[in-house]
Amino acid sequence: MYETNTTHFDKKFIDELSADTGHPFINDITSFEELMMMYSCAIKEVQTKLEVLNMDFGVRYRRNPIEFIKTRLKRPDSIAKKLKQKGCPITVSAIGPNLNDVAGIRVICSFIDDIYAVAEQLIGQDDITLIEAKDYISHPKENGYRSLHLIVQVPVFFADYTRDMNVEVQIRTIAMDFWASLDHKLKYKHSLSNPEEISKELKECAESIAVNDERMQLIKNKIYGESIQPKKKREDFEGKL
Ligand code: 0O2
Repeated sequence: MYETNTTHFDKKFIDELSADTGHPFINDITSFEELMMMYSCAIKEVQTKLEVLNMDFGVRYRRNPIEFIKTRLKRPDSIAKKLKQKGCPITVSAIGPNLNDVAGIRVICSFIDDIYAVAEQLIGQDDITLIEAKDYISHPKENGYRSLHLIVQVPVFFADYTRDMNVEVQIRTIAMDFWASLDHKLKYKHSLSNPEEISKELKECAESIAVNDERMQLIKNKIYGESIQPKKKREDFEGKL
């Protein structure tokens, strides 16, 4: 689960997992702990970059494009499940090469153009490498899901080595996030008698949210005017994907 303003890695969490003999990486718990620490540091690096961008935008344009940031480290059972789904061995050394979303950051913006502006500024930084981008805003998923997904790689400097770490960044509006939270609940409610009906209703909601996000963007443009828009527009970003 993504959480707001939390420290996602702590020793107590790992100790509790170590005590659990059902832990999928119990045979290699020390390496697992080290890897999770590394992902946690990668989250901090990228989160700080996003916070810096938000402050800079705030000074330049007199408003903040990012409303809030949520972060999460994928739980061991979810990591094991995803490795299994991909047909990979459930080992610590299989995690890095096969999973891109162990470290996750969700960035919630007010307006659609802010999503692309934040993404553009982030991937434009010298020490960030864009590994993959999926634009589910221009190309929504069949169920109505909208969000911009980036896999970025960032170097993290540890005591005696440097490691390039992958981080998944999901950027979406408040309304898209609200929708995705409810949709996520549907995924785990297996006891519903009418899941198709709910999916249909959710999809309709996703469409009206998209219309309203566009309208809110236009209203914002009228209030702030072109002179204080971020330079990068949606179209500029799309050309690079
Ligand atoms: P969690 O717990 O949220 O992390 P890949 O990672 O590339 O192998 P995939 O599915 O192709 O797998 O990646 P994609 O499409 O980029 O989506 C991965 C994540 O996006 C999901 O993570 C969700 O967080 C979110 N997501 C994608 N589609 C939907 C959707 O239809 N509804 C909602 N609510 N969220 C979605 P996980 O691993 O499913 O879980």
